[in-house]
Parts: sequence; C-alpha cells; structure tokens
Amino acid sequence: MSPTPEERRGPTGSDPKDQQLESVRVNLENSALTTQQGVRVDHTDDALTVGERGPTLLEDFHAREKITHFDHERIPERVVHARGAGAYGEFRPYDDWLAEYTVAEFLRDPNVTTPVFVRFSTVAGSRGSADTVRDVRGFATKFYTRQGNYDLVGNNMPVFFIQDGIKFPDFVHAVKPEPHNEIPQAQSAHDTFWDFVALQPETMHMVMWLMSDRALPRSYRMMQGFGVHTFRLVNAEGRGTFVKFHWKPLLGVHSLVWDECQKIAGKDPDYNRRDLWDAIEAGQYPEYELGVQLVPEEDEHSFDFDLLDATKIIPEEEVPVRPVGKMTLNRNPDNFFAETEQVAFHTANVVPGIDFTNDPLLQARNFSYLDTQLIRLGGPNFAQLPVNRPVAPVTHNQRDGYGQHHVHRGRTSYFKNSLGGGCPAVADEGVFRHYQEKVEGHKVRKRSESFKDFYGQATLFWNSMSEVEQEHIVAAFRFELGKVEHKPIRHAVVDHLNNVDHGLARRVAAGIGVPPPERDVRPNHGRRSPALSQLNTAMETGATRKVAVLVADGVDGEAVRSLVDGLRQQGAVPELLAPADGPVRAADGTELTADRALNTMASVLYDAVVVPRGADSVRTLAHDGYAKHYLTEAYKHAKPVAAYGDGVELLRRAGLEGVGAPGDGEGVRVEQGVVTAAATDGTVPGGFVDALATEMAHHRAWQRRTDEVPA
Ligand code: HDE
Repeated sequence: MSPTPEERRGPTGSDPKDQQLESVRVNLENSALTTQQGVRVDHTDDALTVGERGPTLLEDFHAREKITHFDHERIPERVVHARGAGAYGEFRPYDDWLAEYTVAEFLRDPNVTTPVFVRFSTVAGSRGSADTVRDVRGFATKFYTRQGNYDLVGNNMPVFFIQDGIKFPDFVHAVKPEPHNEIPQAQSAHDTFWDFVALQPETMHMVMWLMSDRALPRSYRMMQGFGVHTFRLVNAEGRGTFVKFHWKPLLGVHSLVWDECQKIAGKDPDYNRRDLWDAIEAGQYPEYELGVQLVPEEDEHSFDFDLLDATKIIPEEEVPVRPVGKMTLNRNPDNFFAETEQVAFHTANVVPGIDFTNDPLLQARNFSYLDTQLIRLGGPNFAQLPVNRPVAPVTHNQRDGYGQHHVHRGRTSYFKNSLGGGCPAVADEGVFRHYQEKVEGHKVRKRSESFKDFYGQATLFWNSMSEVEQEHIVAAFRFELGKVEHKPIRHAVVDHLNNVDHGLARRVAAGIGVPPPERDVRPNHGRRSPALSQLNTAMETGATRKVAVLVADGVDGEAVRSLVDGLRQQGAVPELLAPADGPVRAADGTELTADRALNTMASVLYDAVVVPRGADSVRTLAHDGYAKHYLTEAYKHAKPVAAYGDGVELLRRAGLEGVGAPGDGEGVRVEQGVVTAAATDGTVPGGFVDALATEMAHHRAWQRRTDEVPA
C-alpha cells in the first residue's frame, strides 16, 4: 500500500511554519455544532418561527449569526492574479557559495531549510476563470526565513509589459474585460488590449512571450519562474551585486497547444490547480532550482540595455544562471480561503542581504502590494493571518486596528521607553540595513533614453525559437489579432512586428487581412539566445505524465497489468478508461477496474493515449466515438499515441492512416511519436513502455504534421 499524504508528510510540525500552523488548525472530528460563542445547537435546519407556518423571529440569534456570517464570506478578489493555487514546501541552498555576495542566511547556509508557501496564478481572469487561458502566470514565493519573511513575487516570463509602474493601471484596464459589457473573461484577444499594445511599443518584447507557448503551461510544475527585476544582493561588507532570480523546474518547461487549452477550459477549468494538488497528494513533489545571474556593480553599464528596465532580460549566454538551491513543494494547504486566498505577498518584504534597485516598475510595486492588501484583507493586521505570519519573532509597537489578534501586554507601545524596560529595543546584529546607494538628480517625469530600444530583445526572442515555436507564435498572433474588431489596430500591431522581424510581420499579416508590409524597416540583428527555447530545457523524464489506457471487455488482462506496472515504474500515472465506469472483464476472465468512464474525461486531460491488445476490446472501442476521438485528438495535439498487438487496429479504425504494427523482428516501432509493438504474448515488451516514456519525456512529437487532422 502506498503511504497516504498524511503518512508521507510525517508528524505535523516537522518544519517551523507547519508547527506554527498547527496551533490554529481546527479539527471537527467528534465535535458538536455550536454558535460562534460556543453555545451548543441542536437544530440548524429551521429558523425560529411563531408556529410552524408563522413569521421568523428576530431573536433567533443562531439563524441571524449564520446568515450574517455567510453574507460577509467574500473578500475582494485580487485586482490582478485573482485566480491561483498554492502549496507549502521548503527551500535549501546546495552550498555556501552565495555567502560572498549576500548575508541572507536562507540563501547561503546549506544547513538551513526554509519553509515556503508558493502561489501560482493567472493574471487577467477573475477568481472563477479557467486555468488554461493565454496569459502570464504568477509564481510568488514566501520564504519564512529566520530573519523574517522574504517574498519573491515573480512570473513565469522574465520581462514585463511596461517599464514604469505608473502605467500599470492603464495596462490592466486594457487587458481586463472591457468595461461596458465585461467581455471577454481572461482573454487578451480583444480590442482594448491590442490598442494598448499598438500605442505602447515597450510591450513588444513581453507580447512575444505572451504569444509564445510560455503562456500555455502544461503544469505549474513545468514552468520557469523569474524575479523579473534586477535586485541587489548585499554582503557582510555592505558590497552590492546586481542579481536576477530564476526558478527552473526539474521536470523541464512544457506547454499545451492552443486548441487543447481552449478545450480544457471547458472540460476541466481547474486543470493546472488540480494537477498541482494531485501531484503533491501522490508524493510527486514539484521541484524547482533557484538560480541567480550576478552582475558586479561596476558592470552596470556594460550591456546594450538598462539593467533597470524590466522589459529586458540578461541573456543567459552572457551571464550564466548559477544554481543556488532547490525548492520542493510537498504539502497542500488545509483550507483554500484561509491560506491561498489570504496569503499576502509584497515585493518590499525583504530580509537582510537582499535589496532593491531603482527599476521604476519595482519601485511602484513596493508601494502597491502593501496598499492592495489593506483593501483586500480589510485592515493593517493581515500579517497576523496564519499563512502570512513569520516564523521569526515579531515584536514592535504597532497596535490596534481591525482584526487585532495579539494581546499585547504592558503599558508601553512606543519607542523609546523606560517603563517597558526599553523593549522592544533596536538591535545591532542581524538587522536590515538599506544599501547605501548614492543618488543625485533633478526631479523629472521622463523615461530614460537607455530604456528606449523596444524591439531588439523581441527580435532576440523570435530568433531563439525553434521552427515549431515560431509557428505557434504566428498562429497566436493571427488568433488574437483576428479577434480585434477595429482594423487599424491590427495594422498598427503588424507595423510593430515589422520592427521585430519582417518575415514574422508578413506571416501574421497574411492571416488577418492586413496587407503584408513590403519594406523591412529594421533588419533583423540575427542574434539568438538558445536558453529561451523551451525545447532546450531538460526533458529526460516521463515521470508524472498522465496516460489514458483505453480498455473494454475482452482486453488482454495481463497486457494491461504489465503496461500499468511498467508505466508506474517510470513514474507515470496510468488510468484505465472504459466505455462505462466499474469492472471490465478481461479475456482471461480476470476483472480490471476502470478508473473512469471515457465520456467523463477527454484526451486533452492526458499526456498520452495507449491501446492494449485484445480483439474483443478493440472491436468494442472501434464502435465507440469517444474512444476514437481520444486517439485522433491526441494525435492532433502531437501527443504520444501507442498501441500494442491488435490494439494497433484501433488506431487505423480511428483514421490514423499510415500507422502500422512493426514488421517481423522489428520489436517496437516509433514513428513521429506513435509507438507500436507486435504481440508476442500477453506481457507488454519492456521496450514498448520505455519507448512510450521517452516520447512522453519529449513531451510532443512536434515533427508530426497535424494540420489536416480535424480539431
Ligand atoms: Fe503584481 N500585483 N504588480 N506584478 N503581481 C499584484 O498584489 C503590481 C508585476 C505579481 O499570488 C497585486 O496581492 C503593480 C510584475 C504576482 O498573491 C497588486 C505592478 C510582476 C502577483 C500588484 C505589478 C508581478 C501580483 C494584486 C507594476 C512579476 C500575485 C493582488 C508596477 C515580477 C501574488 C496583490 C499572489 C499581484 C501590483 C507588476 C507579479 C495590485 C503596481 C512585474 C505573482 O499589488
């Protein structure tokens, strides 16, 4: 028996944050129903009335309390990043090399394990919107360090749409549903967004990322994270070093395809949330490596862009990402509202050893996050909410306010005092000391000239994509701009794209009824950064991939069992799908249990589809439209499709032309992500499972031409 999530987690309180949370957890086992005042209640289904059919009485304090509390259950959703999913975990540095650059203990001491809470999110949609929309993903991490909370509030893309935070309300108003009719939900494919883009060309680099596969993550577990801004590390001597933070998922970076995203949005709007939750419950803990790019202060001006400009990356080939440590997410929250909804991130939550730069976007964020929590969480005491509470001691003279949970004792709440023994006292050691940057200048409202190359890195991104990634980008622009009703906006965006790459502009124009630009106004600089292509990220594992195994009565029981065992050994997650839920009678008379009925799921919810052998089973499935659709749709989305023995017949019956079983002595055949094996006996050959796992590790067979396959 595999361990339950509780058993796997070990005794509660194994890390200091978990221990702290234990004191506020409420278990309802063996409990009696009470009011908020602790008075026991024997009846909660009918209000107190005068006679059975008479009016309800005001004195029914239980009914009033119950309804009043319900009326106040909602808090304002986040103005951006409203929809999210969270998880607890831990972070630990590999060694102490970063000690030369920072005093932040959690980054430089390999003996210190720091509890974390991470919240992933989409940006534009409201709380109830679908996960698989084209959007940026938030990747916010709260480190509960022994020196206080540090929040790294990043995204899954390394740049941003705008350079100065004062533009943020404009940008968000443009991308959110349009104000007159609140349409469309969680989409950038509408006029106001593209109007903003057309008039604000600093967006172009980020727009390239948004139109790329990065905007469609297969899983939060397979997504990079970036701090975006240039921050500053500060060491024991007070020396500063510029730093960019990176999270790299150990499963590689993988994306869905757009047609799949749109379908998942209906089939399972919680697709990314569920994936995160299920993986953690199954003990398949998501892992990410934290890396840093370091730039000595004296090199501040040695790039062809400004380090303070958040629309620019530092190419990894110029400044390598050096690994610092690993984060593992290993515990789901107990309560979505209490933890994931109430978590309050703030870019200004820094600890000694980490400081800011003058990036104008970051400076605005340092104001906005505290401000937004005040309205969202209803007052100044939100840091006392369990998920936000530091594990470091919190002792200050801030008092009162809504929702004050602490009972401060004594007479003094001011500094300096003698009546309270001078406490809390300012310390000398372990304190946050602001980096003493020298700044001088006139007060101006002006964008720096060094921020004004809007296209160079958009071109770099485009050049760095593989052919298939470029195709996806072109298709995304055509889809999005094709939804723009006001035609001059389409023209204007194509004009900007012509500054990124002439060929790109022409390809996009051809799909949206805009005359392709004739002149190449800004010849492509030809530079590339291979690290930007997802296809170059680690992909050695098919672990955690979900596999649909199509079965019906008469399937070869031994073949199914050995297939399932083989896939599990590879770390994959096979599920048996049958025309109906319940038992499936195998050809050998044994019984298998279907995990789900075919019609309750869909191929888009799996990473691969497999058909085991079994003449009767194949015959039944060949008359089942759902079963055949699993195969054609998975094929369309370039997913691994596999069949064993006469299972191959079902592929043909589904119309996958040209798919054949291996010839004599060929064993296993792999062709464009289609894995087939001849039937020798019941047991599935090891090579078949290995080949399928390899195809899953490659994620998709991008070389497969699927244009003509119906969607
Ligand atoms: Fe945010 N952002 N942001 N943002 N952001 C918020 O804070 C804001 C920006 C990011 O899971 C809000 O608590 C301004 C960049 C994440 O709870 C708000 C500007 C990046 C999350 C806010 C930016 C982000 C937020 C809304 C421009 C990537 C979700 C609710 C100056 C580096 C955190 C909240 C979570 C949330 C403001 C730009 C990431 C309103 C003003 C750049 C991951 O404070």
